[in-house]
Amino acid sequence: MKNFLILLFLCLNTVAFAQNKRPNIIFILSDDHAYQAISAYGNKLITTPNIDRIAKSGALFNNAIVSNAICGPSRAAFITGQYSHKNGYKVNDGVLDTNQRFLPQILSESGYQTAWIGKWHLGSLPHGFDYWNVMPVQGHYFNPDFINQMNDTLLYHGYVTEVITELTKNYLDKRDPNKPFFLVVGEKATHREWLPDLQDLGAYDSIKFPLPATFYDDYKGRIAASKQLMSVGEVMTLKTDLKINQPFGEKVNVRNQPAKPAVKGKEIEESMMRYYQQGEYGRMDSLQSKAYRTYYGKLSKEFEQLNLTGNKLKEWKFQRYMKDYYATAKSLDRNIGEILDYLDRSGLSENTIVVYASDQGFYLGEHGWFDKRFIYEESLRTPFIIRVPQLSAMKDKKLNQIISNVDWAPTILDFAGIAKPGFMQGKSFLPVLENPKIKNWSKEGAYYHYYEYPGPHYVSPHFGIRTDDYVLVRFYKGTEAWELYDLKKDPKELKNIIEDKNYAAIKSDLKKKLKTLIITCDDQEALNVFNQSL
Ligand code: SGN
Ligand code: CA
Repeated sequence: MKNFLILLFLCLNTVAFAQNKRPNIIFILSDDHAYQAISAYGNKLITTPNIDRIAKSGALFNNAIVSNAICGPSRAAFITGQYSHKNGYKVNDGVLDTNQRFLPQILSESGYQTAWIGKWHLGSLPHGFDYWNVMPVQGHYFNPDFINQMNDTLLYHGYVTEVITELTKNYLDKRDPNKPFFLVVGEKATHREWLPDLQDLGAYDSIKFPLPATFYDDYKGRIAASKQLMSVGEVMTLKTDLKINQPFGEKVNVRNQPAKPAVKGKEIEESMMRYYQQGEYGRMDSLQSKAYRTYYGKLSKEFEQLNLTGNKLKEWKFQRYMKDYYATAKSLDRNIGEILDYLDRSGLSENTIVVYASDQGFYLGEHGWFDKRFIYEESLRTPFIIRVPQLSAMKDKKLNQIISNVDWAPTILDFAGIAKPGFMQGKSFLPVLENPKIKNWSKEGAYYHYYEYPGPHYVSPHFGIRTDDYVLVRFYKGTEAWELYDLKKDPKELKNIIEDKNYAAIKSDLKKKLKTLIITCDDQEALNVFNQSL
């Protein structure tokens, strides 16, 4: 009887959800923002009060993973609901065939207005959205260019995260209030080279960030990990990444215009030229470069006096990395607050689903690294926090079920009451939100396949399976090797137990599960490597 009542409640809940006024969906997708950097995920050194606001009134997923931990491929998996080998977008410089009918088109056809604002990074320009205004390639932190759906490139004066918020609010002001909307806010933060807003420079200078336990990892038994080029100590640069002795555009013809949108045409060409000649810093106006010169100039002097070498130098770099990374994230969190406030003020909050996620996780010194790409936890797992006003069962819940970014599109369609099309490979996790205690959700494990090699960070291609307790991975091309980790006993993934006899049965079971996943999702390349490696 009790089960019957629960079932009845769930059915009614789902029906009510689909038949009521359909919900708006706003999906805030940041770039390289690590879950470890969010207070709702347990970070005690800093606070992210606004991201936490979403978590308090929603659900936080501890095991939200991506299927390929790199920007373009992750976004392609989001839009298509497919793994990289199916949507064709395997590495960052791919081009997504946006003429195909993916998530935005399907939502549009069913009456949603769809929009993407900010970082897009899918090779071609967006297609299938009713509105878009996106930054070319990675975008810039200061005075970024945006290309809109009229193919106009406009330079917006200001700091990127603020500009994106302004564009978001303008879009929401001007949208058709009679139709539900699906809006993706693609944030540039916290991508390398971690440029904070002027008001946040030095925000964390008083904090001494603890060195991660694995900072001096020796990569024993992990060949691919030993070959990467993404270490804070050796690869991160003092000048470009950490802004030491960086001139900050002092020689360029800087602008100082308050207006936005700012300029078109010739001036854009000039600004692009400056970008290619001088990178991020060539775009700064005189106030911006002055603030940067003052802050980093002082640091540069202090650094020179310290005369650091060896581990002391590595640890100094780690501290600077953390300070810039967190300061960049501070604006991100503040601007998320702006968007939430807008939703509250305008009365939209009560029928708007809000998602906060990143395109993948990021290493904040774990294993000695920055960047992502590996199947290891810190880049595999991405923050994923969702608030659905209609669903009270999920409020303030921390969920451990594994969800993947190929599941995002099917879930969004489910919210909109639209059946998942056959080509989408993910599955809706709305049942988890409706019933957070649901058991065995991730029993078959989740699939991962990373391709980009060699540049820029020399992470060997690999595919694998992540279950609640284990991760099994096969590296190929750069390195040929199997790895297995017991996540309960070795959460930091330092001990590759692939040859450990005690795990023989587990290994064999996981290989079977991995093969099933490969076959189910039809990854021929992985199947060939898998078969040859036996
Ligand atoms: C740039 C970065 C890399 C980063 C890729 C991919 N170098 O090439 O460190 O891995 O982007 O990032 S940088 O010197 O240009 O910052 S992603 O977010 O697009 O996946
Ligand atoms: Ca990214």
